[in-house]
Amino acid sequence: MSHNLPRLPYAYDALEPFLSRQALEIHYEKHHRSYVEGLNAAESRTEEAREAGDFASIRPASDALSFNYSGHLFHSIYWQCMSPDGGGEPEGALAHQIERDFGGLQGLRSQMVAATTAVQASGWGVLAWQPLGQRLVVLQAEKHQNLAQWGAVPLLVLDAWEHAYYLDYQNERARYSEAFFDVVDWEFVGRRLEQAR
Ligand code: MN3
Repeated sequence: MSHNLPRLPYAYDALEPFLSRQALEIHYEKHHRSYVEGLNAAESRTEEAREAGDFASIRPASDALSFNYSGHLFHSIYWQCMSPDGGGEPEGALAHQIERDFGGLQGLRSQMVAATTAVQASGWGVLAWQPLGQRLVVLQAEKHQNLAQWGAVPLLVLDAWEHAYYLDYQNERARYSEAFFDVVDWEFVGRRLEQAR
């Protein structure tokens, strides 16, 4: 087993009222865990297929690897990019880059809320560093892995699967996406940008 569920950096009720204790606990304990287990299983199956020299199932195996890896990665970033002390505004290099690429925080925020709200079915809103253009971009991810840009590094991710918001917001994905910015840990996002560059 090469992948493990990372420790949650705060208590289950730490992000209330943005996310209720029950919603956060189920999301982390059940949903995130299932991607970790799915990734380990998919890696084992792929290794067994290679050892047996039987690649008849390589297509569904590749799909399971990409889906579960991306789900595990995004949830790991999602927990960390929120904090009970979050909200406010980005500072320093991150603030300058947001100013340059979105005309300011409000531009980023409205694009990210719109992108997240408009994801077809289940997916994510993603702020990423795009190395080719040396700029920040807002992307959508369908499921976890579709619509990605190769090489782009996710800095801030917003889960738009119904399991992320339905208990607390019912069908109001836009309201959940707006409220997310009350808990964003901009210092964490700034450190990820620094590492990505
Ligand atoms: Mn989720």
